Amino acid sequence: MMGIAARELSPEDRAVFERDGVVCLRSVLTPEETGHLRRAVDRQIAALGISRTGYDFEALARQIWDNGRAVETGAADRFDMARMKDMVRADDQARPLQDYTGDHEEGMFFYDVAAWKHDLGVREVAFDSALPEIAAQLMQSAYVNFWEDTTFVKAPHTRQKTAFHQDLAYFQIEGDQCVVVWIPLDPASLENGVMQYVRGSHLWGETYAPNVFVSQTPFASSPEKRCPDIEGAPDDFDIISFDAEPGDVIIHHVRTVHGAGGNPTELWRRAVSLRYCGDEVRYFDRPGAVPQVGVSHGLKDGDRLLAADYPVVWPKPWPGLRLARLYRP
Ligand SMILES: O=C(O)CCC(=O)C(=O)O
Repeated sequence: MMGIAARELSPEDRAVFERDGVVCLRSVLTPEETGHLRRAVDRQIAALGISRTGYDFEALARQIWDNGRAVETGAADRFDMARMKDMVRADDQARPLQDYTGDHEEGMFFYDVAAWKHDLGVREVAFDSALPEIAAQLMQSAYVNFWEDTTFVKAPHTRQKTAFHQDLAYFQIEGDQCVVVWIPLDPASLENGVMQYVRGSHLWGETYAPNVFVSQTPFASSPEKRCPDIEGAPDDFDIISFDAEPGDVIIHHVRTVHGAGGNPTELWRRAVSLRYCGDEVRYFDRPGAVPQVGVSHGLKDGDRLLAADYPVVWPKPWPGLRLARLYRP
């Protein structure tokens, strides 16, 4: 049972996603829904330094390339940044990935996760917007589990690019039925760091090791191979991007290689990324995957994602049911 179709995708949208590994859908979220996300992101940014999960990767990148400076992360303890710094500095292919922004003050590449656990507005978008049903259609899945949300913000004058990477090996999952929904909360274009995708890379048949976002350096704990040096030879790859407005969403396949520029402009580039899994996905305690925040399940490798940490957000038990308020953190 698929419930009421809130947004029926066209055969063209589905074909583009299958061919390119990414599709841009216009006017999917309402102003109220993007407002929920914007407020949540602004709260996350305000908590930088005292939150355990928020980081400024721009500041971290400066510390990585400056051996004399200690790695400062305030209260954030999700990553062992001193170890990451050692890892990057030991990587002879590593180099700063930065766009020059003139003589301005440095910007901020803000990163945070798991707002859905404590923020009703984020849950309303993740669970009760048109997105779960769209994810079901793109993944051709009867059921959809919500995996997590991640926030990526580039403040004005942010030098740091997002190193090209593939998402699969960041997640504790096995299987291809997973999509990532990138949601711009400000107008986004190549000028201020909209996401870029290597068209068709989801069909390369490769799994790449996660990298540390500010460098192509792969996590040492991952057995997977290093992602190709896309930044070093952009003309060798078919890189596409979409100018997007708040309300639009850009959805990529979990194997699509993607990255982003810095933000040399005066404009903010706030974005939230929501991840959904289909019914063929299995739990896999993948070596090198980034530990999730606040999960309490006891899933073992090969299990379906049947746990409160991964709510089933599609189909709805009955049409029009709102799930966000039913979740008890
Ligand atoms: O917004 C960015 O700079 C990176 C986002 C990203 O990598 C993702 O959503 O998977």
